Amino acid sequence: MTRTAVIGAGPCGLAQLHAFEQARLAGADIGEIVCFEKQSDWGGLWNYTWRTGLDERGDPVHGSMYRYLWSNGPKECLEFSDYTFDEHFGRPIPSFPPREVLYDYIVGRAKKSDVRQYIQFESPVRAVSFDGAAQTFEVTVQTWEPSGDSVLRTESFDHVIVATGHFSTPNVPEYPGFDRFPGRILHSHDFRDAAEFTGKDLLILGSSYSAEDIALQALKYGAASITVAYRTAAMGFDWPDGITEVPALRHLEGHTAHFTDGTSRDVDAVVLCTGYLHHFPFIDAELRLSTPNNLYPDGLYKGVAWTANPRLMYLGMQDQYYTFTMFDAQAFVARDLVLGRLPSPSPQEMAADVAAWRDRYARVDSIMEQIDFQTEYVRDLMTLTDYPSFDLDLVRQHFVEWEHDKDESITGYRDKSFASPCTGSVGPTPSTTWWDEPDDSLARFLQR
Ligand code: FAD
Ligand code: NA7
Repeated sequence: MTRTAVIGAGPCGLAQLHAFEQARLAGADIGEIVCFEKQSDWGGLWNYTWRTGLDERGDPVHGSMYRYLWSNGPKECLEFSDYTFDEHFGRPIPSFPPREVLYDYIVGRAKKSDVRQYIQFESPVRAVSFDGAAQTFEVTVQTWEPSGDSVLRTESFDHVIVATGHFSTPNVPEYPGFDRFPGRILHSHDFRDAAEFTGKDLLILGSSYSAEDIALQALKYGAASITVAYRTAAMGFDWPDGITEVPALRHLEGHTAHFTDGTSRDVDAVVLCTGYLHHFPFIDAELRLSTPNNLYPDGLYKGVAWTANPRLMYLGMQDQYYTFTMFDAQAFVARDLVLGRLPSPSPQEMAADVAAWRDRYARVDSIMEQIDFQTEYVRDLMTLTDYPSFDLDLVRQHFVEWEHDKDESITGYRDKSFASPCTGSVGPTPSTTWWDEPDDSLARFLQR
C-alpha cells in the first residue's frame, strides 16, 4: 500500500487531507495517509497562541498571529469553493472577519470532511531523508510518553508533502545601537497584543503587510505615535494622524532613532516587521527548499513538486495574495500526482515549466501584475484537477478593488463588502466600523 506523509495540519495540511478524503469518498484507493502536526491542535497560524519564544516542549513557537488580527483581504478571495461561508455560518457575514471567525471556518470544513482521523498531534517531524536503494522517504517523528519521556521513531513513506508554512521563523536584522537600546525590541513574530504599546512611541521597521497592520493596530489600541521606517520603498498610504513613514533606520542612540534622511525620533520600543525565513531544518539538504519570499520559488514544478525528486511536495510556499483557495488547488494537484491521475512529468518537462513561470514572474513589476500573475498560477492549477470551480476572474477583480480601497482609506477598507465567487451573495455592511470596533471575538462579529 502506498504511504503518504503530510507534515503540518495548518490550512495547507488540512487542504491536503480534505483533497485525499474527497477522492476516498469517491471510491479511490488513497493508500495510507498520515499527518504529523507538532502542536496539540490544528489550524496552523490561525490557532492563536499567547506563547512566544519556546513552546512547552522547548521548540520554537510556531504562531505569529496576534490578538485583534482581522483578515487583511476580503474573505471572498479565500472562500473554499466546496464549503462556502454561507454554508458554514448559515447566512452572509461581512467581508473582513477577525481571526477567530476564519479559524472557525477552516476548522468547520475539516470537521465536515472528518480529516482529524488522519492527524497525529504533538508529533514534530525531526528528519526527512530519501533512501535511494529502497526508493522511500524516511521520516523521523518525535512523540512523548505519558511519563514525559520522548520517543523518536522512523517510518518509511512513498510520498512526503511538506505543509509547515513559512511565516514562523523570523528574519531578525541588527542595526547599530540595538544592543544598548533601553526599551523592548521584538520581531512581529513575537507581537501579541497592541495594548502593550498604549501611550508609547513605537518604531516599526519594514514596509509590507506586518508593518502596515501592526502600525494600524498599535494606533487603534492607543499608541502615542508610530514611526515606520522603510528600507526600499514607503507604503505610501494616507495614514491617520499618529503614523508617519520615514526612510531607513541608520542607528539607535539610547532612545533616539536616527534615519537616513537625517531626521531622528525618540522611541520607547521597536517592532521588527522584517519578514520571515523559509526554514526547514528537519529536511535533508538535498531535499530542502531554499528560497526568499516570492510568488514563484525555484525548484517546484507547478509550485508544488520538488523537481529533483517529485515524490516530495511542498504546499503554500509562495508569497500570498491567494491563500486557502490556492492551497486547495495545490493540494488537489499534489493528490493527483500521488494517485497517478496526473502523469509523472519528465525532469525536462518540469524544468521547462518552472523556467516558463519564473521568466514570466521576472517580468512582473507592479502590485496589479503580481495579482494577475498569481491569478494565472491558480488558474493553471485548476485546469489540472477536478477542484470545484469558482469565479476566479471575480476574485482577481476583488483583489484589484481591495488595493484601490486601501489607497483610498487604510483605516476604512475593512468596512467594504464583496460578492462571493461561489454563491454570489454579498457580505453585509458591518454595523460598526473596523476602526471603532475593539472586540474581535466570533460572538461579537456575528452580531455586527
Ligand atoms: P501554517 O498556518 O503556518 O501551518 C503550518 C503547520 O505546520 C502548523 O500547524 C505547525 O505547527 C506545523 N508544523 C511546523 N513544523 C512542523 C514539524 N516539523 N512537524 C510537524 N508539524 C509542523 N492569510 C490570509 O489569507 N489572510 C490573512 O489575513 C492572513 N494574515 C496573516 C497574518 C500573519 C501575522 C501571518 C504570519 C500570516 C497571515 N496570513 C494570512 C497567511 C498565512 O500564511 C496563511 O493564511 C496560512 O496560515 C498558511 O497555512 P500553512 O498551512 O501553509 O502554514
Ligand atoms: P514580508 O511581506 O516578507 O515583508 C518583509 C518586509 O521586511 C519588507 O518590507 C522588507 O523590506 C523588510 N525588511 C527585510 N529585511 C529588512 C531589514 N534588514 N531592514 C529593514 N526592513 C527589512 O513580511 P511580512 O511579515 O510583512 O508579511 C508576511 C505575512 O504576514 C503576510 O502574508 C501577511 O499576510 C502577514 P524590503 O521591501 O525588502 O526593502
